Amino acid sequence: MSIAELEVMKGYIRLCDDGFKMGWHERNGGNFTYRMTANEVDACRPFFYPNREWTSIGITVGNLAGEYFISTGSGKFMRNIADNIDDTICIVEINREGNAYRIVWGLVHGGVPTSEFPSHLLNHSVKKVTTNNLYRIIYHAHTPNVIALTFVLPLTARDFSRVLWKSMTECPIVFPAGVGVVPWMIPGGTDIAIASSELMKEYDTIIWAHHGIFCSGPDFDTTFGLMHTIEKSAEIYIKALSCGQGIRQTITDDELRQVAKAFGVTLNEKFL
Ligand code: 2HA
Ligand code: ZN
Repeated sequence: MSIAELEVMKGYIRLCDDGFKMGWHERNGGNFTYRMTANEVDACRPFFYPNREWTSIGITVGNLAGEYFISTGSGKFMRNIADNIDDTICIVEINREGNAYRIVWGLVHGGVPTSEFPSHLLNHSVKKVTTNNLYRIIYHAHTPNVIALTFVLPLTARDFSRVLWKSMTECPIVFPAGVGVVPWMIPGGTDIAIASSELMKEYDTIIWAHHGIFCSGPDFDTTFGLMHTIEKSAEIYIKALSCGQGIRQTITDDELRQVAKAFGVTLNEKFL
């Protein structure tokens, strides 16, 4: 059996491939980390390399000490993952202090985990606490319609949450907390990582202005579905505006409340 045949790897690869086919991952755009369960680590362990060197992360994520993550490789293309997993992704182990990592499998021709590794780890650290160990995924994509909206809407959580909730009826059920927004910042650094992880305390989705989206969730389907729903809602809003007449009618705040009540979710009232 190859590592690619393990269920966790099949799920990971499928998300990468689906994201590419959606048009969200030009070139090396986007990245994806998955916090593995103990059983998944055990299943992968026969493939692990012995005694690799530790590399400093640059930040400390104490509550992720000893965790294992599957990560896309920095500079690798999502398009190539399904056909070439051991050259494009890796499994990394976090040390006991939570301040260094080592690659235990993958990136056979060399390389390092995603350039957004600090953002991913800080977001995982927050979500592990706030969801009581439930959330395992941080997924970043360059979604064109949401990126386009960051050129025309005010860069606030309120403006984006309201537009995205109102552009497709089931959106408030899928992301009742709304979405957070980070202004334009330099990618890959700790400043954007800290700004994002602060917002991850409140939201499962963070929009990076003129760049893309970070989504978090418990499993592959839910997280991909969240990304897909938000991007589709943005696309509908843009299509509606592109008709050139403006928005004639939309879902009212009271109707948002009615949907939330009917489906038993609690909307973030501060946006209504
Ligand atoms: O992996 O998307 O934000 C390339 C990027 C960095
Ligand atoms: Zn990016």
